[in-house]
Amino acid sequence: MNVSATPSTASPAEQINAHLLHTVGVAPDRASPSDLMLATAQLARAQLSKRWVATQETERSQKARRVVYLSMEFLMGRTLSNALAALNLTEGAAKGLAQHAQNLEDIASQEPDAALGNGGLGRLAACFLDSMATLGLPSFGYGIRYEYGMFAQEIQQGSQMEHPDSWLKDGTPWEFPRADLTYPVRFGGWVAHVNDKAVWKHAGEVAAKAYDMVVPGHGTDKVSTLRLWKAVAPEHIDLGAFNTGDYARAACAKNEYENISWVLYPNDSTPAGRELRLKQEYFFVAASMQDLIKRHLDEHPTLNNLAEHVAIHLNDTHPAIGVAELMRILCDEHAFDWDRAWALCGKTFSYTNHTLMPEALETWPVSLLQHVLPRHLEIIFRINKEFLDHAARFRPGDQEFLKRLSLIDEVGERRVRMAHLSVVGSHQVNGVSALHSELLVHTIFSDFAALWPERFTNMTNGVTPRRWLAQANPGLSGLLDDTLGKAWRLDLTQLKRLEDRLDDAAFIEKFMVIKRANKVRLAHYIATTTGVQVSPDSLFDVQVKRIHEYKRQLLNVLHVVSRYQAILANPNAPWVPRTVIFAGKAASSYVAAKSIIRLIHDIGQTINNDPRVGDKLKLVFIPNYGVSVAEIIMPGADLSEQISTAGTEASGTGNMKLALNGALTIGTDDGANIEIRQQVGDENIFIFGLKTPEVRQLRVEGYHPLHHYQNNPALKAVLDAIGEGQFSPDEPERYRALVNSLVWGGDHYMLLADYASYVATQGQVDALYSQPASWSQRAIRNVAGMGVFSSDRTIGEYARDIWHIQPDNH
Ligand code: 26W
Repeated sequence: MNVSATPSTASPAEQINAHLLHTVGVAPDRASPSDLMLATAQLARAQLSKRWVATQETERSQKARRVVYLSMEFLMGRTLSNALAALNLTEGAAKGLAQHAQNLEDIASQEPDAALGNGGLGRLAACFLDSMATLGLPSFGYGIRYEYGMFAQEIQQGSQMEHPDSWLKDGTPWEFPRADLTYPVRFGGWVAHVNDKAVWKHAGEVAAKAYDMVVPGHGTDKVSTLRLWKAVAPEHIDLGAFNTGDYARAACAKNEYENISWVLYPNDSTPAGRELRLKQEYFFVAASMQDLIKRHLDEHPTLNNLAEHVAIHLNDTHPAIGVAELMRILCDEHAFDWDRAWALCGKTFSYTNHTLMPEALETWPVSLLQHVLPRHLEIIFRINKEFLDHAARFRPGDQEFLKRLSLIDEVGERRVRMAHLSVVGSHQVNGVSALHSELLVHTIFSDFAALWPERFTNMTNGVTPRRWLAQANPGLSGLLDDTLGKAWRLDLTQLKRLEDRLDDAAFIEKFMVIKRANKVRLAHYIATTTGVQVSPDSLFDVQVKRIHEYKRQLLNVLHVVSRYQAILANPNAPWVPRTVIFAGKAASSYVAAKSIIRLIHDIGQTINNDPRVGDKLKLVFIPNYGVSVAEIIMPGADLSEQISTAGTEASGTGNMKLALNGALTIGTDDGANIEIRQQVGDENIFIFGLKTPEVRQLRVEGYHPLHHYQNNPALKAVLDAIGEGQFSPDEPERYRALVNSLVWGGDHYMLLADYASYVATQGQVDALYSQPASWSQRAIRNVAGMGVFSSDRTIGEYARDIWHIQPDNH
């Protein structure tokens, strides 16, 4: 097709004004900040649209092998600044906005975050799309266009309140509705078997409508596509009711269907186990599979070569039903025999596990699958039978082995183990850090690893340097540009060359000035969002992530209280001033996590208002943590808290973002902290606490938290103060249960065992921080070591070792 170019000789400033007039519908001299945001977005959108068309055209004509990344979550954050940077329009747009007496940062902040994810897994998917586009990898991300994303967190009297996140209420300039791309998705009913052929007599059907977001590559004209599905009632559904005038019933029926894509489940790591969640999973998988198959058949006469042209990746088990769905499509709709279909399936799928936590592993009751997806359940049973026959030949007579491997957990209510389905259906299974991948094959997947050792591999996570350095930290980026040139954006290993500057006093000084400016900005943000004034000269000690017991925010709190008590006991000691900063959401039903948030607030109230303390210690909780809040926090951090119990945090990615922005890590030997230590050197990171084998051994021997309580007077004083209500005098018993869960309740995550080591290490942190030049030198050493944690490296490895797709750049 010959598309005539629309020459945009107009300057960005003129284009913004034109969009104000023609698209937004407002007189340029009367434009509000949000009008200006929309007009600036249109400027970028027009270019993105062109790039999308060109990229699709090339990929179609080359019949490119593509990766399809299936994920229930994409935590994209804002789009404007990233899009302008990718299009080299940042300067032009800033000039245009200056004519309206506005700066780009303020205008960009008008855009709501696309918070279509919970935490690490969803943000990783967003970083991966950025890298896939940047590497020119033919790729589609598929997910759900949730009407409501991650809830907005408000703090009322210290407690978390959840508000719906209606990010689409004013529309979004970034989506491209694809009216022509609508697929039916079926549910329920029963299966007829006629002449050896299965026919699914479904009971209900909903339509999936495609909405695209264009993901720009940096340093390339290539883009990637994020295709999100919205559930819409099939057109015929409500006609009957409307005709009889029963509008209420019609609306109700419509909602029954459309609620599938209404809301993101805000549970991080604990399955919701609800029918609607299962329907969400199948809904987006079924639509995505139809779409990728349609695209394949547009380019090829048959599905026989599907595995040569598409690599389907399962981002955790949430899309695992896709394995059964592809088998259903091939066998029931395209007359494949079982073995040929299964061979194709096995060449097509790969799977990433993101957690070892037993309670996070998804299982679905057989009875629920029977009700919602009867044909898929039959297919899963058949997959299981053939798989167990195979496994039985490997270890004849070992029934226990087979029970452990089975896709069905037969204990109690029968349930389908989605992780087992994912492993059996994939040719590669990976963890997200070296330690995590190692633990996978020794713990939850050890039986599978005995069968198929070559199936298991590691892909250490990464983050995109465009958003997490270039965009979030313009100060440091400028210094890097002056020092290294601009190439680090696309080749983060360039940062290594900072090691030449470790003894360059002038460079260190510039680095310190930038960090201070970022801290001033963060201090302002803290003041506006919490009302607490904090000093940018204090050490900014940051723990930002979902609130979860295994991440041990409570251990951090114990340290804060012990420091508070020590300051009161010895007010004239040379305390290194500290501001302890928390942010993160708790799942709405997670009682302990919510209690931790409230405890942080109660302690903060006491400490921040105690005149004896002053700047020596402040404790703040920044509300509503998300991508855009993180972009303000990361550059202003001095110390990064990565203190999960060893062996529990799969990788972490916040740890990478913080170190990349020049924070030193205090952390356990867990997840990617270990690889960060290897990159930056032992002297430049504060590692404390039990190691994974020690945690395991202690569990086996019997762990006695009471022993630590009784034998460490400082720890006892801290726990007593919290437990007796010193920070909650209006309700002295408020934290009794929380404290008891540590002292008497087994302290599952071993906070008390690590407490002494943690507090002692915090002392080393103080000592180093009181030598600002040494501290900064080590911070620079951290930045220099972060090259390998670019998601470009990660995606390059996936492309080479799992997807077998040649990126066209690099
Ligand atoms: C079905 C319920 C549910 C929901 C989310 C189970 C599990 C999850 C995720 C696996 C939780 C998650 O986000 N895991 C995080 O993934 C990051 C990216 O790989 C890692 O860096 C984090 O360590 C891991 O906790």
